[in-house]
Amino acid sequence: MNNLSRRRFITTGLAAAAGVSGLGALAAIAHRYRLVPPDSAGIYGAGATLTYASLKLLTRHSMAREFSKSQICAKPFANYVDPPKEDYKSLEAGGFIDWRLIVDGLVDRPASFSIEDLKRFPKQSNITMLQCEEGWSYIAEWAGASLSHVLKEVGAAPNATFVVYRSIQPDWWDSIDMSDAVHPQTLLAYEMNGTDLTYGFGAPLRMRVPRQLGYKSVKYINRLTVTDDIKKFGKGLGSSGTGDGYSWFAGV
Ligand SMILES: Nc1nc2c(c(=O)[nH]1)N[C@H]1C(S)=C(S)[C@@H](COP(=O)(O)O)O[C@H]1N2
Ligand SMILES: [Mo]
Repeated sequence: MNNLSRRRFITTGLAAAAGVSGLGALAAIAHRYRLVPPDSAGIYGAGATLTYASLKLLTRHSMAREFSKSQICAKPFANYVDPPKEDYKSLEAGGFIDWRLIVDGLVDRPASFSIEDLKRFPKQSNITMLQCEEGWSYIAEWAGASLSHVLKEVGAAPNATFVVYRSIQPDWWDSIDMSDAVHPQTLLAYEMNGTDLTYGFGAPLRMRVPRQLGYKSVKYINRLTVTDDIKKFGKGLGSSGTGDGYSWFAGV
């Protein structure tokens, strides 16, 4: 079977299993192909598994829509964030020279990168839409290091399944699977519309995951952990927001 018909076969199988034979069969197929999201035991469990599994199979090689320069929003909307704390303010006062992105977990060479280090990596950019789950959106150009490049630099293990990312905001963390982590549009962004990020947009570094809703694009990123066991993090649901109604997978 070629890739596409294999995918079609599995997707059809998933849908049929959900419809006809019930959720037990769906779970069995999803497990077999490792297509179970970390929050699959929640209220939206079975539905979340079906959505994630189907979307992954159909779209894992696809790109988020890109726009032209003329479509960039003149007034992008910075969503509300809590005011910065003292530790952030002193890093900001120093021009973020002392900001570090720690990269650890299942990697050959754990590392700690300054923003200058990240700026030395090949600069990638894309003009994409940030879509909030609350209904608003804007188009902007994002630039930074690709997450896949950073994962190569540190030698991420081939058996890794997720990348966990944390923010200097203590309660904010999230994760993506490896197909999104190595996706060419997934950036560790330090620039928006040609200038360094401001506080509102996540300075000095934010995750930018254009294939998912805005809340996956966490601001003030200061640590990445590569893992093969997402259950070890937080409540084991893949992000800080999962459980409060924010589904872990938020594909757009
Ligand atoms: N650290 C942190 N990251 C965050 C948030 C936040 O409150 N704190 N809000 C998220 C949500 S819900 C959205 S929609 C986007 C908004 O991005 P924007 O401010 O660039 O519009 O950031 C996401 N990243
Ligand atoms: Mo949001």
